[in-house]
Amino acid sequence: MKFKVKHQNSSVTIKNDKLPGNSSLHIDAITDNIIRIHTVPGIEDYKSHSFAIENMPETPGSFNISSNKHAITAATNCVTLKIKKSLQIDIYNKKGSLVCSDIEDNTNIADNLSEEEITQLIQEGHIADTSDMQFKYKITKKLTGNEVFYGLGDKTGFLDKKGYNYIMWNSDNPDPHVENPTFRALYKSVPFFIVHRPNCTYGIFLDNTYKSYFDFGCSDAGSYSFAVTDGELDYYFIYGQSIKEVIRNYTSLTGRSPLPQLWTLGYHQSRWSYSSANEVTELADSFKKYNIPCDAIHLDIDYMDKYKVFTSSSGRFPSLNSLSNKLLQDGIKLVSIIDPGVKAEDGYYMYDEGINNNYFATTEDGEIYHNAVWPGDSVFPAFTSSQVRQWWGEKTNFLINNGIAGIWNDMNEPASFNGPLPDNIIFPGDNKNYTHKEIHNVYGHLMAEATYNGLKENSHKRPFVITRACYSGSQKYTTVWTGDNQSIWAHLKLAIPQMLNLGMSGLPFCGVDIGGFGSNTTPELLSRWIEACCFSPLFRNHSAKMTRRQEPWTFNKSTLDIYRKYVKLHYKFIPYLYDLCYEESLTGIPMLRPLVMEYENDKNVQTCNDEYLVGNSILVAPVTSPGVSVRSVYLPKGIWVDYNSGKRIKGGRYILYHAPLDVCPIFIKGGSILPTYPDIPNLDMKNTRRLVIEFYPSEYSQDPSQCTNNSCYYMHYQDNGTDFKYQTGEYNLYKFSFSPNRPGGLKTELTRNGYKEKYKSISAVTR
Ligand code: MIG
Repeated sequence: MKFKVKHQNSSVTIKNDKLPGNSSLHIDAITDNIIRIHTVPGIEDYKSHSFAIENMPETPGSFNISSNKHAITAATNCVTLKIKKSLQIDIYNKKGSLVCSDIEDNTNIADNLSEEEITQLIQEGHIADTSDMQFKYKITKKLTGNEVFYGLGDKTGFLDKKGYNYIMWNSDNPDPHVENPTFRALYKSVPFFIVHRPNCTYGIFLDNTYKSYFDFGCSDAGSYSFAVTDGELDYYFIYGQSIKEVIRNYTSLTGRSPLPQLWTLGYHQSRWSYSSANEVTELADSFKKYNIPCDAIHLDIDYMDKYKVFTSSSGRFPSLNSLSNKLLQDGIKLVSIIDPGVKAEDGYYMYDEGINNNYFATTEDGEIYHNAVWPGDSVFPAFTSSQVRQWWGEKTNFLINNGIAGIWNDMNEPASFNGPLPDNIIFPGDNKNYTHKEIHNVYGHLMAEATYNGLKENSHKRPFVITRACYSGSQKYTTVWTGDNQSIWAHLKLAIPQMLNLGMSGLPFCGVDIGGFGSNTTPELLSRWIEACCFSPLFRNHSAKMTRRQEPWTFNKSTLDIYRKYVKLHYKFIPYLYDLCYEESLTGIPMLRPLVMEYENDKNVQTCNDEYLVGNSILVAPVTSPGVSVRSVYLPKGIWVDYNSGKRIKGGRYILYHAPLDVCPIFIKGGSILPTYPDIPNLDMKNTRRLVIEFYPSEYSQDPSQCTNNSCYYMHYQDNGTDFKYQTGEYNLYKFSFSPNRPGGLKTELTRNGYKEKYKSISAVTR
């Protein structure tokens, strides 16, 4: 076997005859913890391009290299790679234990599918034919049996992905999203996962935008694999001492969610569709009337003129601008939907401009490619081109000038009504023409990027973008929702692992349609849904046309009361959620965390699907089954304060908790300090000037000086919640602590003083 090796300080290049064509395998120490393993075709001046990674970490790692007859050894300060002549790689940690190990495997992905499944997948539009199921590169790694798998974005199923296989191919599948083994792809492609076993954690990021396949011990219990169908093999082995560190390292590559505007953390009401200015005004009045806080109302596709993007219907919304101004007086913002498909209609400015400038995707013969979406016959902007993104971004001015405060990107898989877009459709890019096959999975990402930059340049505020389809790294530009769930209990249960896995995949600002989108919700289901999602970053009730209305007052008084209670609870803790956004923007660590992220070595929590943590202080264990008013709750080691009763409970065990319909089991970690707002109607900045600091000592006593756990402190972040001035220092950091020798107990220090509008009052309660 031919085997040629070159190496420099931070990279090893290998050629052998196993690689197709004249390709070589490159192994780079991106940092001492992050190793990139990628093939480079033997093409002159070949430059790889990543849609996910915009900047590599500044200080590369370095290799210490040695070799013998059988293998090359490349060691950084954190990991040691043994690269065999067969190109299989074993990776060890500093203690010398094997972390991950390649095994020989020549099976093909399609081998595991039955004829019937293949036919079904073709019918459903998931695959064009079986040829795209032939892998070009496949990596198979050994399983010890103790692993759990997290991540992969918004895939269905549970927290632990072991035993399942998945496909990355952004799909708008109208069937109920269940963990059915044939349900492998959803709207998003986030080819990043975390492998965790006792005392060992790492992540893999497969940066390839073609259709790819993941099999986590599904077809073979002794191994897991990932494979690409085209393009280059390009993956990152990401090591970390903990799950958090792996996420921190992954987001150091692909980026982090920037600080949002404060109001975006409030409650959002949506429906497909609120279809007149009157209806929207009445809706806003109802929130006041029923005393439910609300920050945003969403306009679905019917606000447009014939579903034409960047227009509004003069019949239904004669003046969007005066509507948004009117709502603003009550502190409510409008968010509107946009779809990528541009109606093919002469005289419509978006179509004409796009045609004149060659902004739309074409067939191989250079004809504009047509398909049908909501506007009927439509064409598709080539977001692959920076010029097209710039153009699209400028068009957000139409919405901004109408007072729209945020933009919701839908249908950007891209979805299409007349069959899927063929693989060979051309999307012109800056330096090359991309095929649909190559950029399908990043179409939504690029649309979100265009929307974000447009909003940023034109509004000068922190852009609020929501997207349905995306790729790794989209967190820099957009928040996400999980698309068309249904009003079924299975989807309420799914919401928790789905949001947790999105957070572990670098997409912390996420949410599901509360109450369920498709089919009819019930009072009980809606009540449990608002409870289960009461700390959801994207906190939106949305429902489909033709389904039962889902606004909280359309049921009965007790449903309304429960709904109000949990929306108010959400608002109470928004200062804490905002602090978690701040932390996330610096570290990538998500707000909503599976218990395993904070208690890694506790075996009881590795596959916990029905509880989650908010930061590290709040544990939520919602009821997600009908007719149930008692559930078991696992509390990790430590003292937990029952939020509903104030009782102190010793953790490290399961408890049975009585949770009638109006009760969501919530526990605060003993010793926590949490910033809260008093009762407020919305996040209009004038409502955010008073802060109440809650202290939850492990042992309750009216007098904080009597508390044993009183040495803790909490850092709180404050800024204007709106624009980018925080980047030039206009923010405050408060350090709150409870000191035994102080009346009332609270000690406040301003450790950073850059934002003038301080709180008017900061009070303290011991709970
Ligand atoms: O084909 O705009 O997921 O939230 O209400 C349906 C109408 C298109 C799908 C989105 C949903 C939205 C709906 N859209």
